[in-house]
Amino acid sequence: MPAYRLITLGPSHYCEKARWALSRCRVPFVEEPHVPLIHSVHTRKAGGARTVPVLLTDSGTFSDSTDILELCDRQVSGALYGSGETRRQSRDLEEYFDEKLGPHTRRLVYFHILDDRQLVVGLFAPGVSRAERASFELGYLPIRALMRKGMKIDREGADRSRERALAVFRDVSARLADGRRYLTGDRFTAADLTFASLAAPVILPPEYGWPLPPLASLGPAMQSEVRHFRDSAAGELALRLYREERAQVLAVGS
Ligand SMILES: N[C@@H](CCC(=O)N[C@@H](CS)C(=O)NCC(=O)O)C(=O)O
Repeated sequence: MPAYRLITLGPSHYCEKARWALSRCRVPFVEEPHVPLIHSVHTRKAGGARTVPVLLTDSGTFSDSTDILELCDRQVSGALYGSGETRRQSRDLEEYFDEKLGPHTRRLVYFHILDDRQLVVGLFAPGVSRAERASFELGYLPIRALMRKGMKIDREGADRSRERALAVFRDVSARLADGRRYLTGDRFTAADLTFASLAAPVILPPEYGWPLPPLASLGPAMQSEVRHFRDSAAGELALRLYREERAQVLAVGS
């Protein structure tokens, strides 16, 4: 099977969700990471909308992470959703995390790091062309302003997002109270994969499928945010899922 092309913003947690699913299901792919703003030229050229991930395959373009997981699940029958009640629950939970967790962990982390141009440029840099990196660096201030406006990244937004993300963490911790090892019971599903990927910005798991800065190199407010999220049953689940279930299969821009 020829390798598929996965267009990404490297550190994006929705891209991580797709990357993890493809890797887990052994679907060969080559990642083509871009920097913010320039990414949309590539997603549109590929026939997608503005957002990443976009997966180009011999049977069409998939421009939503859930569609990519469903494709993986079809290729390795039931590998991500299982069947029956497990399937229903894993789909519902995936949608819940996509809508109620992903946007909030992203906004919270951007709030903490966007002032650090070097850190952010470095975060997006692996695998992108020199020209793209340079244009991101040069255009950083206006691009940051667009990101702040587009995602309403300010203190008020960050405080609201922290509360929303913590509420999801509380729900997840409550689900685990009966001792189950996975969100739908006794097997790993798309629900676990989605939770761990979308929680990753506030958990910073060492096994994340894209290089992240070490916790100790981040500012004190971001460090205490991460410690707070890690210090819960849900946080421990995300860390364990990364440790035990995330295979490091990464192919960038070859
Ligand atoms: N529902 C989409 C959401 C993807 C999404 O929000 N992607 C963000 C990156 S984390 C993005 O592309 N942002 C850039 C933009 O909106 O232009 C999915 O699951 O694929």
